Amino acid sequence: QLEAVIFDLDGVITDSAEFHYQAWQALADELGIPFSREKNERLKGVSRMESLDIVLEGSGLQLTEAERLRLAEKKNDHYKQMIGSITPEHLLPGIPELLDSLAQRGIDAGLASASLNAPLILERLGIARRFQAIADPAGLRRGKPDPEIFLTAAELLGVTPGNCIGVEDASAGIAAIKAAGMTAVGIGSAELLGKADLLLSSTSELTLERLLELLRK
Ligand code: G16
Ligand code: MG
Repeated sequence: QLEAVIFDLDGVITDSAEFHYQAWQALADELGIPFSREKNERLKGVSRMESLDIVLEGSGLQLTEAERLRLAEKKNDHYKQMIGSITPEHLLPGIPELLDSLAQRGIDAGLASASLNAPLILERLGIARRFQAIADPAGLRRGKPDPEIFLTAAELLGVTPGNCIGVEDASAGIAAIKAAGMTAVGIGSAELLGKADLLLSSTSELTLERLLELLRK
């Protein structure tokens, strides 16, 4: 019995990774250190401070905690400026339709994103009111692949994890969903997301019918 669908944000609801990439690239350029799209792949689903560590990897820069915080803040200021241009057109295909179907059926929608900017992005996308719960990553001890963020969303919704489906585009996210005792839907390649219970190549294939069928099995 499907009670709730818990979504990751970046790569599932919208492609914020491109904005993250541009903001990190600008910071790396300013610091005179190399950065690439390849390295950016490693930042998906990873918290801001952990992302900074990956960006600084191999740079030889020795920074104090205060300096690291200042750099993360600088990147975030730039990122926030860019996400100000997000509109409902930036929703990934199939997502508005799926949110409509969930609302019609009375099935909850939850958010399990590592992004502290998630509420702002949902507002910009025009879907903030579609979510009955948003797990606040600031209050969590451990990031994905730990199940904490998915379990927090389920708890906020008051639903049983076994009756939830989690949707993710990152392998650490799929691991987090499985560890939470939920059913995992992966958006992407089998190479990366082989552990998902259902693998789809695009969010356009993410329909309520498919999700209901998945929990009926
Ligand atoms: C997203 C992105 C990550 C980003 C993280 C934190 O996670 O995939 O690249 O570092 O949020 O974002 P912020 O700096 O806005 O707090 P998710 O979990 O939505 O895929
Ligand atoms: Mg993601």
